[in-house]
Amino acid sequence: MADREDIQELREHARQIRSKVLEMGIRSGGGHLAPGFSNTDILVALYDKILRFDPKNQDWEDRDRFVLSKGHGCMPLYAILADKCFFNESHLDTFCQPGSILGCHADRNLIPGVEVTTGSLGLGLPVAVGMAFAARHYKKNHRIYVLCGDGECQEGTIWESAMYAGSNGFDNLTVIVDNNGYGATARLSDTADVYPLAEKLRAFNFSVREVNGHDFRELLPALRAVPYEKGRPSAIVAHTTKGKGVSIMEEDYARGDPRWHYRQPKTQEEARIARRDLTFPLEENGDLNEQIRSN
Ligand SMILES: Cc1ncc(C[n+]2csc(CCOP(=O)(O)OP(=O)(O)O)c2C)c(N)n1
Ligand SMILES: [Mg+2]
Repeated sequence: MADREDIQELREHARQIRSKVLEMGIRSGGGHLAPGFSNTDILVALYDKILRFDPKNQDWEDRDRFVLSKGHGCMPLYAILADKCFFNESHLDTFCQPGSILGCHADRNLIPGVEVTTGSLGLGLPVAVGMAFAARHYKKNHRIYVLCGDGECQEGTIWESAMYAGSNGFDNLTVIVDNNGYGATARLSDTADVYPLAEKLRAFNFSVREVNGHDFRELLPALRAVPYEKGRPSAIVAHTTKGKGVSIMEEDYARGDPRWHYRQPKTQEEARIARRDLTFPLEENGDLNEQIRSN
């Protein structure tokens, strides 16, 4: 069980990561900020508390593998990898600029710590399932974690690979779905409806839990408890909010406006509000801090 100190530390770390992502977006005028804010807490929980890795020995065979299948959610991953000393933090200043190692999607050939090049949706999970197959075949104990978007789950390759993982009982695999209700330009329930995800994954032989994907008190125990059942892959459906932590983004999504998918704060006022919001950590359940609301 995570103690209170752990939770506070994680919340503060997530706040710092979101702030760095915001500055990367404002400076470059590029990048998927709102999708990144949706998955920031999941990445912080994984890299701070769950994954086994060694930045000094990046090819360590027994490291856990993390695959960011929703490759456009890479901005917080970059900030975390810099934080963990996979590469120098100064690279963050070059995000999305010509010649930078840090493009708008993560490239394993350029970026230390990135396991799989992603960005074309639906490809990370199949590769992760291959990693789970290989780990079992070679009798390795490391685990494979993969983060998918809920919109990404509209891709056929997600279900083909889930079927394979489920029918082979890869219990070294954990799939986390960032369930924010939106794809790039629409509410998913208004398109080819991908829900209910938990039931669908159960039908593919996954053992599934649902959590608030911004509340470390729920996220950490769910991540620590895998595999939930021997002989079954685990899945966590993490309920999230696109643009989490920045009021103007959260408010637009709450009323059905998806404009922030690939949009950065453009005006001085938008930048001021976003910076102000990220001055305070989110509340324990992931909501915006009351101190900000009353400002
Ligand atoms: C194969 C493929 N088709 C379309 C796109 C364009 N695209 C980028 S992000 C996105 C929406 C993804 O939604 P979701 O997985 O829910 O991620 P979110 O931004 O909500 O976190 C789309 C359609 C893509 N990158 N790859
Ligand atoms: Mg989504």
